[in-house]
Amino acid sequence: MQVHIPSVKITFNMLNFLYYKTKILNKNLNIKKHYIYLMKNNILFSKVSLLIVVLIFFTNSATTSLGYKQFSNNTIKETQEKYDLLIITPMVFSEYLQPLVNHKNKYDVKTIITTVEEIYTQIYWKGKDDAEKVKYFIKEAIEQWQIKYVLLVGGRKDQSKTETWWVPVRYSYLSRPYDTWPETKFLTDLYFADIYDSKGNFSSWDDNDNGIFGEWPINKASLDIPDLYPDVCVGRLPCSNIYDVKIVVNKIIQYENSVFDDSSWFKKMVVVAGDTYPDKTDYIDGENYTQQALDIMSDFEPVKIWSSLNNLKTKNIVKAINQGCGFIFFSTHGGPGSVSTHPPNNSDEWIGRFGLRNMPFLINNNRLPVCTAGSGCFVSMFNVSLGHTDWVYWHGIPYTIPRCWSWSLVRKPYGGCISVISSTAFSYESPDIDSGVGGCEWLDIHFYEKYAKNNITILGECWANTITSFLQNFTINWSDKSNTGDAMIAKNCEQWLLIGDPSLKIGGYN
Ligand SMILES: [Ca+2]
Ligand SMILES: [Ca+2]
Ligand SMILES: [Ca+2]
Repeated sequence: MQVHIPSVKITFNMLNFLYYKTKILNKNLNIKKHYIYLMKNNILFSKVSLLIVVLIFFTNSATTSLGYKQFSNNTIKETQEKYDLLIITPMVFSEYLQPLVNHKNKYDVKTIITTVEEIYTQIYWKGKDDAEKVKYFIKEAIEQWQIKYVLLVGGRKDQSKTETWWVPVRYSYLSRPYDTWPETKFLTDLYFADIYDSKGNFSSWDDNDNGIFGEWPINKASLDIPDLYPDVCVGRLPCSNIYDVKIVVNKIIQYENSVFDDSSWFKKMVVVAGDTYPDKTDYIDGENYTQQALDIMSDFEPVKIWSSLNNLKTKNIVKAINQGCGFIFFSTHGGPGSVSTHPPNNSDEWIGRFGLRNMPFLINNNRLPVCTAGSGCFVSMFNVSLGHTDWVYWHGIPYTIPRCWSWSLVRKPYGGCISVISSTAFSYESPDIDSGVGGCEWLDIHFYEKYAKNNITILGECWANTITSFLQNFTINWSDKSNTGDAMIAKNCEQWLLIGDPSLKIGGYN
């Protein structure tokens, strides 16, 4: 079977989009005085325009060079082979992932690529939608190939408002507002990891079979009761184009080929924290939580960027990453494009902002940290685009970004992070929850326990085991109708997403 990529049409659509976007920007400039002030006084306007042009170039370069390509026929029953890592990606990316397959096989992580086109057209007709087809395929791959890791390589196809995906996503419809802000759905990749329920049946996340997944309506008991326990380790690289794929494949290969375990830079752990809730709690939240992680990581040299030390400044975050660290833990507030927090006992002031605009200054090359930042709301909201600005604010004013904070760090050439685990939506610390437990900080802290105390050195296994421990510790009452009750606990683990390679050997192979 053959597929034709209509490159001319895509180019035309992208030009239309540029015209549309320019019109919108001009309109905004006429209407919003504050917006004009903002544009004049920072670099957003020029950045946005430049990014549109650059992204059009890369989006087109991803499609125009392709034309025709053959399916590789990875029909699952045809082989008796066993594999460790399954990479699911569109056909357009697959040849650029081949170096990663070769690399993984070299280290005895047996790896296979299956394209979404194969999954949709050749393998399974069952499944309510594309995401469920992919999930059924993962189930077969566990049973036939005994795979342990699934890497989803594919994010938004373009920068428009309407979402189209290279690899499908699942939205959970666990609907709870944060204070007065509604949030009816959010992205979850845990859906693709939780394959079986407690009885060993397919974990559909749609018990009432209405095509709405993880449904927990406001003021009601949950209609769907997902198992949530991961059965396979899942990570995603939400690449939009071939350029993205090449960057991240190269970063993973370089990282794993190195031996970091005894490097002085790797044995550092950077923590970035302030007083997340000056009014809600009488302790300095982020500093308390990051200290707990530092205590667990006792073999690592702590580098504290803390509000109480008066060094919580953007330049110090950039400097610490550039000097090299094996791990970095942000315990802050967040948005899709930046993180920031408060000084002690001062909820009016925001300090330590670190966002997309600071990332070009990261030149740490191959000294790439594993990052956790679960307390930062939306930082892994990988559905954002220049046309989709939900929850992207700067001083209360919406603006556009091409990709979210976490993915920007992982995709950053010549530096950034090797992986980020964080939240796709509003995330909730324990003081946000009626029972006072089950907060997202628990997930971040115990990730380090899996690595340092349980000696798990594979990234996705740390991720999956942390979620399993979380669920064993905090029982979820699925009948809870309240806004700030047990739904928060379920939401925290559904949205705690790994952007990175789940089979990554932390610290490299030696
Ligand atoms: Ca449902
Ligand atoms: Ca499960
Ligand atoms: Ca506090």
